[in-house]
Amino acid sequence: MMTQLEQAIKRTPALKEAAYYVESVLEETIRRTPGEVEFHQSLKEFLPSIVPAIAAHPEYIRLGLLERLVEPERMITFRVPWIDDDGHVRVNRGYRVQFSSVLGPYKGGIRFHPTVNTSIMKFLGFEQIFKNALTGLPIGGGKGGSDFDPKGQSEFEVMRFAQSFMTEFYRHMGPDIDVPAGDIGVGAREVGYMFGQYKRIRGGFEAGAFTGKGVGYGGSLVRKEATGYGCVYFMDEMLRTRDKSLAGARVVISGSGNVALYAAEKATALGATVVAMSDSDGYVVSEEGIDIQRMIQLKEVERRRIKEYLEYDDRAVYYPGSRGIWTVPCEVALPSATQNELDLEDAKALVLNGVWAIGECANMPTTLEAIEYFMANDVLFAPGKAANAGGVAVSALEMAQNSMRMSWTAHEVEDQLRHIMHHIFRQALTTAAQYGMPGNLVAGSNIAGFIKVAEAMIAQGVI
Ligand code: NDP
Ligand code: 2IT
Repeated sequence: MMTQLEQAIKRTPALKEAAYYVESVLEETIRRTPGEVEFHQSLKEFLPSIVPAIAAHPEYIRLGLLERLVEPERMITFRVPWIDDDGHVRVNRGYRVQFSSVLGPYKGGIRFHPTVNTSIMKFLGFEQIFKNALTGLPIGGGKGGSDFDPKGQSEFEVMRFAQSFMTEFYRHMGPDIDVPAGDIGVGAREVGYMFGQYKRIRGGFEAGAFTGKGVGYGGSLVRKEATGYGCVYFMDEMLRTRDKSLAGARVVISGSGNVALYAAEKATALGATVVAMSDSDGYVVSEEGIDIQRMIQLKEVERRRIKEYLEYDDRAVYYPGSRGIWTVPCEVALPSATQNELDLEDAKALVLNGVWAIGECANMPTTLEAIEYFMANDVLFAPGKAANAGGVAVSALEMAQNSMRMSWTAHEVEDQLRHIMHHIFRQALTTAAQYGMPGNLVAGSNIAGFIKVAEAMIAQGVI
């Protein structure tokens, strides 16, 4: 079935020219970045959706805007040697993609996971540019990480690794240059070790060099909760457009890390029943609703596996294999673990079971085919760039507090978070309508973020 946009492209010369430009940049970029499949995927989602914006601004073509945008300003890779508890030398690879500094210092998390590679870093860095633009706060886009696997390492191994990572990376960052934070495998503990090493090498307390710090030494209240809470606020607004509500809804949340746990906490607070959560080994289903405080204790404090939740809840059932979670009937699904964790088959199962809405609390958790399937079946779809922007938004608020040498109350920060998520939702909705794709929040948020970045790029010249 031909989409509205495809039909319009056939009729309108400006759209036709824009579509041709987008297609040629996409093809050329794929040709120049062989094997970077996740990066290609994020481009395939993003670039076609901004065709109407290019058509409305034909000068973007002459100014080579997309050619510049898809090329990171800087990419850093480095050796990270460390010594394990048995005295063996281990070597991992460190990365930082400094994608765009057009709106502010590079800003984005650091991921420690064995799957980290150039492609994963670039897709995350690319998405971060537009997510950060949507927050309305002065932050550019970047991402970093390592193929280091924190699972099964002792606390001192993690510390030594984090210190070695910073011994190299410190020279590329700073409060006005590049400000990292957490992501998969990096929470307050790892941020603390990295910040400590940075401070030691720099010889000064630059609080704004890192976000997601412990609240005792410059971290913002509500940063830990911000991504999950923000995503649920976004879902709440989106559901209201169809006179639906989280109150009484069955919610399935994949993952049980930082984002998933606090999405579950806020969804529960708004009256939803969180019936299933997972880790990379399997998932638990609790028809009466997962006891979220118990889950936080188990996963965040005790760092145990989700299977062990059964010790606390004798009605809960554990299923091995994390993928099966999407077969659990629900009205709202919040993929909150990792990229491409929800594919077309999963989407079909969710639609068959009557799902109303999907919220990407993780980065690119839904495959392109699954997104198309949801849209074709009139399922509300909240794209990650908009829905999970609450984490980085509160990171920017942490930077602001650090600059002021002050800290705001939890109430003040959460109030701002709610306001920012509301604003992001309205921007996505109105931009989608303005460009002839009402209700399409993927296009709406991509275009809204893109226009901000594009205008700033033009103002700053060809750099
Ligand atoms: P955590 O490391 O805290 O948690 C990750 C969770 O996802 C864990 O339950 C983990 O299970 C599971 N998981 C990770 N990789 C896989 C995999 N390959 N297959 C199945 N399950 C997996 O990370 P976060 O909660 O911080 O991040 C989750 C997602 O949210 C990521 O996509 C991240 O980029 C995104 N995000 C994070 C933000 C933040 O502020 N932290 C902000 C915005 C987006 P296990 O323990 O078994 O590995
Ligand atoms: O993907 C993300 O937005 C994050 N991991 C958070 C980035 C940040 O700088 O807080």
